[in-house]
Amino acid sequence: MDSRLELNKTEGSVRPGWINLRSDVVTLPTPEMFEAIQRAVLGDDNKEEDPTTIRLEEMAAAKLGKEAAILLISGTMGNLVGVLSHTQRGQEIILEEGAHIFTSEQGGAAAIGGLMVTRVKGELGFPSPVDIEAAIRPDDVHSPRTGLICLENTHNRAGGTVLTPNQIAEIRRVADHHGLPIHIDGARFFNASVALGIDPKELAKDADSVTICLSKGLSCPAGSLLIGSKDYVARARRWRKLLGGTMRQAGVMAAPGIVALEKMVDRLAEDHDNARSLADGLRKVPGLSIDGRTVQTNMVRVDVAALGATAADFCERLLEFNVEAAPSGKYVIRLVTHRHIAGPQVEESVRAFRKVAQRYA
Ligand code: TLP
Repeated sequence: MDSRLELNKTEGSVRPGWINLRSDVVTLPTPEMFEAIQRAVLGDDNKEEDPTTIRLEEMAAAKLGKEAAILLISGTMGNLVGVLSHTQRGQEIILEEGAHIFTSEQGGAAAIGGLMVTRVKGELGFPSPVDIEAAIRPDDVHSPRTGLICLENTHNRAGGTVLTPNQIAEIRRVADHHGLPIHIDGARFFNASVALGIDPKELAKDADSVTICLSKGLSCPAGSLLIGSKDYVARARRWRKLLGGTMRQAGVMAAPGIVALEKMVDRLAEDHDNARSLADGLRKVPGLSIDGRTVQTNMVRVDVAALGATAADFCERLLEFNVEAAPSGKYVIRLVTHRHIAGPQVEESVRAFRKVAQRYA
């Protein structure tokens, strides 16, 4: 077997010794996932004849207590198809100000869907129901119609923060009052349910649709699922086709997804523990500051401004110590824990941060 593939399968990294905290998207498939890909029974998913994909979609729908699900190549496509399947051109959608759909998906809702976007300030990723209600357009000939409210759980920019079922229920009350659907960008939805210690169904119950990602902490090579009612998913199937996202033997992607849903969800708690240890270690390094309220799942946001450093420069210097991290704004570094980060990597990272911080002193 190709030695690189062998390394992928055994070490979980193509660069041994390298500590990659840039994102949980860097996780590699588990050996069981590779085996599942090889064993997968395949068919043409364009005609809904791929048994492995059908099984994954049914599992995902059941896990969130919804009627149906559809497999998409990425979270970005999941959100785009998700938003388009709720709305009409010329409508407006409401998002929290730092929502990934707004900041990091190339404005697909506007570019492809002809949708306007209005943003509402959030507190740890939670937009207040009062502000959401104020953003809903009156029925007036001058205004676009509001078509959708989007939430994000966990909330990436806010630091992987969790929305609770109660918070979502508050938004649901406003949505119902105005007859609006709710879409949740749940790229890290299971991080939220695991952090809260609740059934994902409980967390999804007040959403009309949820996008979940298989390719982040769950370690799949690719794939997201958009989950909702049967009619909604039927509309999503048309949008996915229009966007060129319909696959053929999609089971090669679905097979590791099944392993992910069965085996990889509960272990996310380890990533959360490691993020807490990382935050505890980094807090002791002079010059670094961390808002403890945001350390709720697998992310740590470290502010380096007090050192007179920029996040980009600090990250560049970390590379010398085999630690990769990503700037998120001018002075904040985002660190994400995942399956390839355990106690030793946490300790090594804290040491690297300490050494780099000392250089600015
Ligand atoms: N987030 C990625 C990228 O922004 C690089 C990351 O490293 O955090 N919703 C949320 C909340 C996300 O965090 C992401 C990816 C997506 C959607 C999009 O998923 P993909 O990358 O599969 O298109």
